Amino acid sequence: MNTNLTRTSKFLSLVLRHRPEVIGLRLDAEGWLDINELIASANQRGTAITLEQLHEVVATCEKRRFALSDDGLRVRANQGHSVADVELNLPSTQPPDQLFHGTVAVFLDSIREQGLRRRSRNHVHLSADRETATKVGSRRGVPVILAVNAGEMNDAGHVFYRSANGVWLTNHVPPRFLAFP
Ligand code: HQG
Repeated sequence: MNTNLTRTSKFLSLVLRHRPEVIGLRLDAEGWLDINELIASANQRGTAITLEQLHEVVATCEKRRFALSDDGLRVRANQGHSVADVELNLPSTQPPDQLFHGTVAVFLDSIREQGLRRRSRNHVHLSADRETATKVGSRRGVPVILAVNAGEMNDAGHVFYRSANGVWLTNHVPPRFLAFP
């Protein structure tokens, strides 16, 4: 992605996941914003962004962070929200037996004690494979990969969702379902 598109992608993450108020807007209950309103408000408030750039980011983002509504008029983030009242209305989905979480050593004592917590986000994010979890952990330093016994969690009544871009989401992973390296 070129610099301009990366900048637009980061701006869309800010607005569609965390702080729509920076351009004076509110996400609807399922996290959508009207694309024309988004562009008009962003430009009014000093962030130059065009419809073409928005479409290019949505289409080319490797992680498919954003989705267009069926009618093409609205856009939302597929996961990663911290805005409290967004409900993506994803169907609960049976997870594979094992999922993975990439983190860093400094968090391990706390994770052993409390399990995986959502922290500032609306869900704990889990990866379907070690490679993806390694990338996630690498954002913070030398990655440490935890295996999550998702099958047992599911049997125990924990609910899982799969975002449109393949990230597994759940509310909390208690320590007994985690395997540490
Ligand atoms: C850690 C990116 C202490 C957790 C990525 C993580 C992902 C604890 C950090 C997505 C803890 C939270 C999400 C506990 C969890 N004690 N630390 N009890 N429980 N942690 O960023 O999973 O590029 O909110 O291990 O690729 O790192 O934004 O979550 O290190 O998909 O699209 O607390 O963000 O995607 O960090 O990343 P985050 P995450 P995007």
